[in-house]
Amino acid sequence: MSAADSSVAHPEHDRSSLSRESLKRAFLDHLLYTQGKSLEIASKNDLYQSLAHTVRDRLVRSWFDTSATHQKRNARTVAYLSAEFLMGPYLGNNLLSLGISHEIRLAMSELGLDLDELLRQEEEPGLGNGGLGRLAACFIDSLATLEVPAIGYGIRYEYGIFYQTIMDGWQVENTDAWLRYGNPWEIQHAEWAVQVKLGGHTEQYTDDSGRFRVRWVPEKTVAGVPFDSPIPGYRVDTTNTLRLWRAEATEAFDFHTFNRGDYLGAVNKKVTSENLTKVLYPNDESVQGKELRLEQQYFFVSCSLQDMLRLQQHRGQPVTSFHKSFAIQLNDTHPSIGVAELMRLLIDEHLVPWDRAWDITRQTFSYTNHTLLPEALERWPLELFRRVLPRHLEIIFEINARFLNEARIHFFGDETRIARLSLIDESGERYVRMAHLACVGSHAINGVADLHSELLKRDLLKDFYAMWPDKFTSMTNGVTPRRWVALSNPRMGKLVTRCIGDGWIKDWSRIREIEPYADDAAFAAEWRAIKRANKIDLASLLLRKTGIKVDPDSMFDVQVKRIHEYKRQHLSALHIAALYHRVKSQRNLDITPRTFIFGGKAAPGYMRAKLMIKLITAIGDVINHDPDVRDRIKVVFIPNFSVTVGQCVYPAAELSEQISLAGKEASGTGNMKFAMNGALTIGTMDGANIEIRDEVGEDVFFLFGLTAEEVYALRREGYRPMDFLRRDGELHAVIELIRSGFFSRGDSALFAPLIDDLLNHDPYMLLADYDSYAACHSRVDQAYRDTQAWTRMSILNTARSGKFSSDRAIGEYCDRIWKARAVPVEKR
Ligand code: 6GP
Repeated sequence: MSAADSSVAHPEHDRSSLSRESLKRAFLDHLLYTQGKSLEIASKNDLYQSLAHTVRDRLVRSWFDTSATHQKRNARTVAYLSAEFLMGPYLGNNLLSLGISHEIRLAMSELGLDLDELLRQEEEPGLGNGGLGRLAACFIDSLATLEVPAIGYGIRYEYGIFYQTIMDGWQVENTDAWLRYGNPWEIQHAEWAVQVKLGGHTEQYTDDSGRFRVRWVPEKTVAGVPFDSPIPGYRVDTTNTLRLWRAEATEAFDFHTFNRGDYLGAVNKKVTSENLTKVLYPNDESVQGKELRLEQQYFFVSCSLQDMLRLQQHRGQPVTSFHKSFAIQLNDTHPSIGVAELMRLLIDEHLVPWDRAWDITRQTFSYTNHTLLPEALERWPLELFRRVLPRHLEIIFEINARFLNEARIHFFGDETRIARLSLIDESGERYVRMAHLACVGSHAINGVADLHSELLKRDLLKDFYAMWPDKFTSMTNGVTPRRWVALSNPRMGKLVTRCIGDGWIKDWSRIREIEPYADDAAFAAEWRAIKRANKIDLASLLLRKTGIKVDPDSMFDVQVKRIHEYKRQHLSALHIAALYHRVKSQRNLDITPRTFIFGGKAAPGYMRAKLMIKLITAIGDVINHDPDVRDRIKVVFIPNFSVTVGQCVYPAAELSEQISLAGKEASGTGNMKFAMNGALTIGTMDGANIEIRDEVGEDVFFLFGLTAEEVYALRREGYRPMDFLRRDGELHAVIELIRSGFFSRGDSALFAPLIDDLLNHDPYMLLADYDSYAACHSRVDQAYRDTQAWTRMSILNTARSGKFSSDRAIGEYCDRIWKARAVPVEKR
């Protein structure tokens, strides 16, 4: 029985449909009528599908009641617009929300089936790259649990993030055909399909009342079909919707072409339309400026806005009160074309005057920035933009003209600032700056941790801050304790529930109540035993996935996140190589045995990141096979890090590596998942690490490295990495070892690009932070030896992580930005 099941299931659910007998019957019915199989011949997938359908059926009623209530109450609805939703597997989470994991487990076992095996069957929908997509998933979970009317709008990619395998130490990408066996959670609603225009040109005309208007004559039209999945709140009657759009040809055949006898040409047109939602761009925090990407963004945003306008009409509300019905959050700039699209829909299609439309638009949108990295700033070449969205470009020009007039008055005489603020970058080839469109069209702008929000104001968006200081605010990220503790770490959940009750699942701030247990020897012993059991689980996963055997009694030191130079996985690699160097030079060196675990994907075109993976695996290969090491160090790279893998990793971790260069990581959310699960952090003063340290206390946090201020100062002075490399130092020896080809079978050229870059440029200042990092690791090594003290820190760390729930974050967004509130669902 999982922790979450320890209380009685929600009393208001229809008890009889949740009884074991009825669950069994429904399951067997689905097996027969949906899958067309009997128990004897069913495949594992048949069994999973039948179970998923059984569970989905039990969500439909509350799903239905939820939308009826929201319509009746005309409740202000949060529309979370995101090009990515990294949901993770649904089944376990939905069982948890319904409170029926225990009954289902028994029902399955009475049929001779193992629930865990069925859970493992689910193909996770990898419709996101990492941070921002997973945040969106946590946020819609919290919105539902807090009973706030909300819709998540996004793209139903046919292929999500690639499946990563490691071959000869290198990342290899494979397609992710997650829909291969169908998706039992979604319902297609063809009746709510909308049409989206693309390309073509605009025409001016005069309407019947003599008013000057613009008409968009598109080159093509694509249909957007919504696929809805239920998002149940935890033990509440609210079940919100995740609505993802798929592109389809407006007509199966282009009859014009078809009649000319060009059958294949006609089919080809259909295929082209459907390409729009084929694949997720696998880049994290960098953009390529591809036409298809702009089309994807516009497609899902237009579908979603048209859908909201339909709902508005359905609720019997005028378009002019759109902003009262919907609060739209832009998850980074990917959906920011929405500002121009809402303007177009209001002025061209609903004939609302410009000023009124602009007022509505600005009151509707708010914008979250997720990164300071310049390579992530979306800008579209003007000509490309005009080709795809000719009408929107006109609207953007008009928005810009009006905005710059206002800015000129504000910044009297400061034309360089005006050029910086413009929605159009005219410094060379002309570009449309999407972040500027988002800033101008929103009433609120936020960063995702306090430091990040400060740096936005000081740096990236400083001109906008100077103009509109009140628009800026900070919303520290959070993660859902349902998935990341209750579901991932049921052992810990059960212990916590036994001590303080299960209120923590809905209100993570109550985890504070375990703080007094930090000094309770029996509790501490159990805490340790749980961590060990979780480590054994992870060890067997590692063995299965990599063939590497690790010792569950060694310290599990983990870094899982996208592979990126700014996140500095190679800093960790240098340190591991240094430890190895130490062990080789002093055979009997007494060090805390450690297992270094890495995971994460590199963007397929990001060669440097791929080389970082190769460096880690290459170092691991040597160390793992060197008998002198005597298993004191192991290095494992888990392939295909995903939500599913994460659920196994966070609960087993003891040390969480959060080692980005200060000022680069906007927030981080993995850092929070680790902290909640009792892993101590070794980290820099970056992103939300700072707030984690503030909460848990400085003696429960392993801090190293330059602060953001020091980074700026050093850069101003002129950073010379070589100044930090003492000729006789350990780091020097390690760099020479790598450079010599020791870890690459004598190939001294392999890692040269990485090493040369470190020595000559080192934009992420690894050399500046190395000594401090290594020294900090020695402190970790010492601290781990005192098992009791370590356990105490681990408990305190979890107990003080209350702030990092996405429920807290969503509560703040609702109060300060969306002005949205809970609307309890009325049951029919
Ligand atoms: C990420 C940030 O890198 C990470 O620090 C943050 O925690 C996360 O967003 C959620 O806010 N950024 C992205 O994933 C991204 O693609 C454009 O930014």
